[in-house]
Amino acid sequence: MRSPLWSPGARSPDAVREDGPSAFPQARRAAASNLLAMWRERFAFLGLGSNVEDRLDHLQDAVDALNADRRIRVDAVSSVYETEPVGGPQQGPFLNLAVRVATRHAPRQLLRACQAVEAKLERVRTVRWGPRTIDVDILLYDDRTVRRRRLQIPHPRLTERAFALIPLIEVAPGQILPDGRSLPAALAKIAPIEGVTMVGTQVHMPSQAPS
Ligand code: A4P
Ligand code: MG
Repeated sequence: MRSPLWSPGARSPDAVREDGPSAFPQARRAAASNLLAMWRERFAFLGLGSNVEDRLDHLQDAVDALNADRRIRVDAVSSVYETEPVGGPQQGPFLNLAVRVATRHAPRQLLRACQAVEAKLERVRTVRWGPRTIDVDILLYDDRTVRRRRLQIPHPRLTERAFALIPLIEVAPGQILPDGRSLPAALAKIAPIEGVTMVGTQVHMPSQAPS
């Protein structure tokens, strides 16, 4: 009888011989899941913020740069919100928005792609939570929870921050957090909301940007 096609959860005879039955599952499954993530599209939600120079230009440039990555397609952009800075030194107000992307990056590669966009826009890291041309954070990735030193998903401060939750709700209606809460339920916990104002100007979807 033909053996079944290989699947990520299945043991290959070679793997059993090399590693022994106990070493196989976790490491190989992680590697297989990374491989799968390379070709299977997932949805992720990113939060963007800028509070220096031409903030709207920085947001548009970042959305375009994300979409230029061949493993990322921006498919929804929220309204733009002007928001009072939370934490950090005294600094000017932010413009914040959220995007929904379809991506073939696994979570850690997506973080690297976000950081590449920050570098492209010449973000300089001075103080934590300080002024920046652009900040690109992964708010949610699919329905996954990631807890690593350099990457936590959902973003560790997402549910404390109206400037992140309000635009996110626009592009992720119906999305449920890994802990089972809806986004509006998380937002209600931090009400009353102050310092978040929708502005009239918009950031365009990459394909619709006026040339
Ligand atoms: N990191 C861990 N998880 C993630 C994730 N899900 N997405 C690590 C992105 N990065 C993640 O981030 C520091 C480290 O977080 C990274 O090296 C990454 O490995 P950073 O962007 O270098 O520095 P940061 O942004 O200053 O620090 P942090 O802690 O990420 O700050 P937040 O929480 O992003 O807050 N007020 C308003 N109104 N609007 C804002 O946009 N942003 C911040 C920054 C503070 N106050 C703000 C706003
Ligand atoms: Mg950040």
